Amino acid sequence: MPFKLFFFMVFSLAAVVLHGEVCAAPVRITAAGTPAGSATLELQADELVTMTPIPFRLLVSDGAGRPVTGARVSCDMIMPSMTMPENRPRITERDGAYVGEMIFTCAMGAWRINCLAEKTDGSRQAMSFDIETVRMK
Ligand SMILES: [Cu+2]
Repeated sequence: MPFKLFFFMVFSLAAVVLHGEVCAAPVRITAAGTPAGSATLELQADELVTMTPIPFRLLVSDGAGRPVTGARVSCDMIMPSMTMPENRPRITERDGAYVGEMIFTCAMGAWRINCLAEKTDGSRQAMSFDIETVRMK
């Protein structure tokens, strides 16, 4: 094996190990067009890639900053630049958050995740999350 190649492989391995330690935090996206802090989407992945179930936590709070619990929450994953097949993750409530798995089926543009919380008092809260890029797996 050429020395250069060996060095490259060792360096790559070290980079992967270091990356895992430094970047283990989830991808956090704040809802666009709503009061600051009213909703946050956490995607448990170092990097968003296609065709991979990515666990998520959706945290919703009301105008006073209190967590919204007991709501019926649905999300619709769309791409603004093209028509895509319906993509709605199954969502359950756990530990004060709405959780499930998202699968991005396309890497040819931005995604938008439109979510709706139907609260126990009958009111509705719409949230929208923008994702610029998803890498092809
Ligand atoms: Cu697409």
